[in-house]
Amino acid sequence: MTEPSPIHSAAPIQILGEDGSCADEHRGLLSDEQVVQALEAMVLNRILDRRLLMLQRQGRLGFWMTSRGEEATILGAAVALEPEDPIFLSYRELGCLLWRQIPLAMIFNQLIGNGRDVCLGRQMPVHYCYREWSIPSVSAPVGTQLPHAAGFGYAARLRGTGQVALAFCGEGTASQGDFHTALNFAGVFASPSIFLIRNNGYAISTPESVQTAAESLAVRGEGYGLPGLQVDGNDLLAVVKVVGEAAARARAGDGPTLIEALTYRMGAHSTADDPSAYRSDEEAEAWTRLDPFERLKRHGAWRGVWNEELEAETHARLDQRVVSTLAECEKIPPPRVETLFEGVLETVSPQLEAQRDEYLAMHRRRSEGGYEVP
Ligand SMILES: Cc1ncc(C[n+]2csc(CCOP(=O)(O)OP(=O)(O)O)c2C)c(N)n1
Repeated sequence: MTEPSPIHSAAPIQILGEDGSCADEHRGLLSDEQVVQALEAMVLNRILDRRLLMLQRQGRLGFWMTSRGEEATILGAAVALEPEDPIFLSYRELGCLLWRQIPLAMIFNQLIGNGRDVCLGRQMPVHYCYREWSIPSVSAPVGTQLPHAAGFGYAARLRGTGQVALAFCGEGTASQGDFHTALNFAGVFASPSIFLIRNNGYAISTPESVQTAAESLAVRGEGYGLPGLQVDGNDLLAVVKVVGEAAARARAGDGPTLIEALTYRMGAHSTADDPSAYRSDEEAEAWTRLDPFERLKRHGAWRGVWNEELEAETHARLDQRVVSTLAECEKIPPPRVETLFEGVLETVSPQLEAQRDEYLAMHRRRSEGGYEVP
């Protein structure tokens, strides 16, 4: 057993040493096999970030959001939870999908919005939804996932399912009213839930310094009557430890936890952003020294389970898989136009039927080349 983390922490909890080592008591947080799995997931995450960004620039994908630099926070949470614990994503948490082994094709089908996308192209790229893997649908208005998690946790408590709901949000989103609604509800009803703030420094161009006048976001926990702690979000083992302990507390009936993970968004906010307009190269450069992938690689080497050769072999194998799967998914046609009118209402009203028929007739004329858009 490792020492439990404090309930409130003023300084971020950290485990990995600069040389990749950790104290003996923390070694068991992850098995050697899990360290290798996490490294493979990070390799894949970086391949996807690079390739999907290129795809967007080539006009083959509408939108992409990278998670480079935040992988330890994102993966660590998924590693620490049980597969049936729902993770309410914000949008930047590709790593959770990779840890839960959601097939790459299902991820690409969502991004492309093709006919095999479970949401039939009705959501923006990165607004994932995978019920079978306990990933509820991402909602575009930021913060809505927080009350969803508080409510899910409460329902799980009433039903006695033993599940814990985790919601991610950015530090900018923590300024939304939904943050208060969720934490207050979760605290009062001892909802087995975890609120994990990825404090990556920026909400698009707005720096974290203007999000709160308090010394941290973690201290807010106290006002809601729940533990609030800070963790080094680029230290995978530390994230696994604090999320694991929060999940154990929640399952034991001791209610929710607020966690603030300190990390950095190494890339742009999204493919519609240029960070050079609002932050210096020196700042971004300083954070590369704390790169979570490099730190985990050093830890893998320290354990003797990872080296450059293995990384190169893993990279080549996964890159090939990404390229071939993408090629297959790009061949899948878009959803049938009829699906626009399906799957929402159980009974279709006569008015909607008329609109559907009119639309389909127009669509037919158009595809036959005989229809001019007025
Ligand atoms: C209610 C709402 N307001 C504004 C937006 C536009 N928007 C999308 S992401 C974002 C920034 C969120 O920043 P943060 O919570 O820090 O998360 P990060 O993107 O850094 O991961 C904004 C303002 C939105 N989607 N929803």
